[in-house]
Amino acid sequence: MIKKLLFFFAAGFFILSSCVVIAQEPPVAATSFEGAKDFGQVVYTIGDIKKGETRYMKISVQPGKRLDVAINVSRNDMATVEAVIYDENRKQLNRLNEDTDETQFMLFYVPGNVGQGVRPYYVSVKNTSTYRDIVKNVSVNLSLADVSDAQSGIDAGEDFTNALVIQPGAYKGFLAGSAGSDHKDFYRVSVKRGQELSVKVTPVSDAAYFINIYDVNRKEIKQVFPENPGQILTASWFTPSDQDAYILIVRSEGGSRNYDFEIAVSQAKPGVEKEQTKKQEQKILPPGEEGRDEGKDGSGWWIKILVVIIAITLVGVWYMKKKQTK
Ligand SMILES: [Ca+2]
Repeated sequence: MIKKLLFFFAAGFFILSSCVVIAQEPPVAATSFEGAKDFGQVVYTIGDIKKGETRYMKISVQPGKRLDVAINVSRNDMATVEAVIYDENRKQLNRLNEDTDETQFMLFYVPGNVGQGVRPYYVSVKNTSTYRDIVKNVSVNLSLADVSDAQSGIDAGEDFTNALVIQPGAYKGFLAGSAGSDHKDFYRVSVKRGQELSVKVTPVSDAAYFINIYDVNRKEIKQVFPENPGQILTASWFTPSDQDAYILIVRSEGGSRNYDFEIAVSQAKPGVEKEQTKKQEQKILPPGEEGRDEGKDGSGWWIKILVVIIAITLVGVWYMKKKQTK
């Protein structure tokens, strides 16, 4: 009995101590891509980095998150430090190379949602000095910030297949500048025949976006461009049938920014529905086909002919009367 108790005690102690060792394993920046381990959101205390040396780190990022890399060093005039963010294929995504007369540097990257979910990213820090041997007291903080769209926790997709299903309402979205691939936000919303789908996008003053509306067959219905950065854009569509419509908000210019947007779906007033839907059907007729839609029963042409006949008759009557008075 005592032997059994001792066995369980020893086994428990071994398992517990192993867990403590794993939990306390300090994040170590590797000397190669291959050696980099994913420690999540942590601070790497690297220390001094000699001229030409590089340290590598790794972290998983889900679209809808911004990877922030904060580098701290001791002031050391003439020394330079380079930091780079890479994708999993080691393709360079964002980079800075700075003199360490400053002591804090930031760079970031915002991945777009192409349906791949969480992916690994690498971060490197290198001593690129020409005139100094050491970059001193380097530490690197890897963290993730929420930049998801419509409070969904993820990024609205970069294409139709990854469109974010959304209900009408007011939301915040996010689009990246050059430091990211989140340049398009596709949303998908259900609409009924005759309803008016309307979209309003309010960017910050130095950003410009445009809006596209597509039908369920991914046919472009509307496209609205801004005249200048900061312009509030609206687009609307009277829907001819029950379907899911796509709304696309695209970055035209500006850095990584939040934007406000509203999606509204309202029932058209009686009579307006038919009229508006007909107008839109006329608008989307192919070039050269527009005239064919005018008065499908031919009444449009008869009215014109009738007006011409009446006009000729009136002129004739006026002429005859004038002749008789002479
Ligand atoms: Ca986005």
